[in-house]
Amino acid sequence: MSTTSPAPRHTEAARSEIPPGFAALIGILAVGAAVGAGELVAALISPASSPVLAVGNAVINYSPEPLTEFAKSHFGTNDKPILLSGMAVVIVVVAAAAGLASRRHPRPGVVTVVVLGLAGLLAVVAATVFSPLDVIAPLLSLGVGLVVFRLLHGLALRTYRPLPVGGEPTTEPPGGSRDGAGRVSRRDVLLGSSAAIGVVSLGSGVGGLLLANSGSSSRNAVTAALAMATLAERAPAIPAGASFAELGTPTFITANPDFYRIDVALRIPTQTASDWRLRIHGMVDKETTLTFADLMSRPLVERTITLTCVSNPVGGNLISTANFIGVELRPILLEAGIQPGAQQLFTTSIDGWNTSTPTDVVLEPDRGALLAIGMNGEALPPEHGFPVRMIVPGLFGYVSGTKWLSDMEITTFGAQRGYWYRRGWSEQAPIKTESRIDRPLAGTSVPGGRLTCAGIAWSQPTGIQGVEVRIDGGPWQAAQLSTEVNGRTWRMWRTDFDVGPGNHTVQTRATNHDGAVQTQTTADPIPNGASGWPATTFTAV
Ligand SMILES: Nc1nc2c(c(=O)[nH]1)N[C@H]1C(S)=C(S)[C@@H](COP(=O)(O)O)O[C@H]1N2
Ligand SMILES: [Mo]
Repeated sequence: MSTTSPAPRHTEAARSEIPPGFAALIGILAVGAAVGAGELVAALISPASSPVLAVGNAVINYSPEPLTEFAKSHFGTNDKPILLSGMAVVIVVVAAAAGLASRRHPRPGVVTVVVLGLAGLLAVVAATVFSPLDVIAPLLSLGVGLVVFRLLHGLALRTYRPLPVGGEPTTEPPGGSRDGAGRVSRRDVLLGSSAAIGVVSLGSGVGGLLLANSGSSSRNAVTAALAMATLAERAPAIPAGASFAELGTPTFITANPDFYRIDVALRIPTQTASDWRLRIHGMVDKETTLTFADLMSRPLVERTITLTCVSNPVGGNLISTANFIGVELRPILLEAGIQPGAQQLFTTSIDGWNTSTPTDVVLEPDRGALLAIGMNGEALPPEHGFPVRMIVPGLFGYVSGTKWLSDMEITTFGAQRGYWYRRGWSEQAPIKTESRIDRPLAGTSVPGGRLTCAGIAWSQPTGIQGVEVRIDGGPWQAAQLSTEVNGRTWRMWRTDFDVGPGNHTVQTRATNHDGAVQTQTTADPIPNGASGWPATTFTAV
């Protein structure tokens, strides 16, 4: 602050007025810097945390269906670039308006930057894919927006301070470029910082987009390659009678965004398909390193498989089904030559997670274990293991489903211990024969009279032969089963009861194709999976 001015500070500040063009530019620069920083940090930490893309996704998700249909039918695959350009226009207009409204006081601009920043944060947190580290990009973006706005706004207010009334000209005439001593004027500082901030924001925004795109363009390329590929084995079409979705069971195939997700990855690994390598070593005759191209050149098979998590409580929903595309793991191991005495495949993910899978299970000729690269017609989604994961039907995910696969050591059980085994879970864990009641829902009221109950049952890789249902401890009655797809997947059941008014409890027990009946013995998920007959209590009115 100049000390030569005789005018009190507050009048001075109140009289300062930033020219409209420059005020608008400050708004745009502040918001632009926020967007640029957000994109760059998101690309470095987690592509899912881009505040701009998260807001875009939220716009798509919360748009009324007719609007998204209109956009798809009129703009086709261009609907996303058009949405993003639209958002860019809105953001620039809002930022300029906020700048214009702040010609004297910073408050409108500060409020706008905070509101936009919070919108980005909210959209990231509410997204279907969210990990705790995802808050960094939107928070940092908000911070950068605020700092840049306050900085430029303060500089501009001081630069465009009018001459004190009746005072002598200051040593620094507004608009002048240098004072008598040849020092750089405030205006030069202002213009210089504006230009620098503009260039840095643009650079980080573009850099962030390019970085993020290298990941998604790798995924798109794999999706396109899978669409072109001739599959050696296609999953048979799912018959119409394979689920009772209209009665409350899940659909037979779980859409990728709805597929349950379990992992310990704070940050989703972002390796491209071309950078991917799998080293197979240890007790093998021939150590091998596979590339993604190696996988693509092998016969590709598509299999409908139900994946299950050991942490699923009785009645829980950590179970989903997809058409996985991949290559058979067994022939790869046979080519490498598994040595006698080998007991486990110790697999490690790009992010360091690891687990043990029994060698004899993976080598069973009919097991159908895969190195999976596709899921429901597209490349694996990032959160489900892109570019490559392991899938072994009949084993819980934690002892077989290594996502972001990068290393496979063939060894003995004693030599290596997996992430969850070291934390008290079993070293080996086949999936148990289980069932779940989806309708009626526990604690709900239903009209008395004829009542339809429905749910799911599973016993991979054997498959379900029967489900029995009873009400209020009465006789077990055989449920009607959905059309069987294969033993590696769940099967739905349904049955009807007549219910009078009052509280009732439904229970189920499943039997697999080997005749094994779901155990009544209750067990917690730890160490090797929950068990017990599910029971649902509801009220008929
Ligand atoms: N890299 C890695 N892979 C992993 C895990 C993990 O934490 N990290 N979790 C496993 C567990 S416990 C399960 S149940 C399955 C879940 O796979 P999904 O998220 O695709 O459903 O992945 C398995 N693979
Ligand atoms: Mo799991």
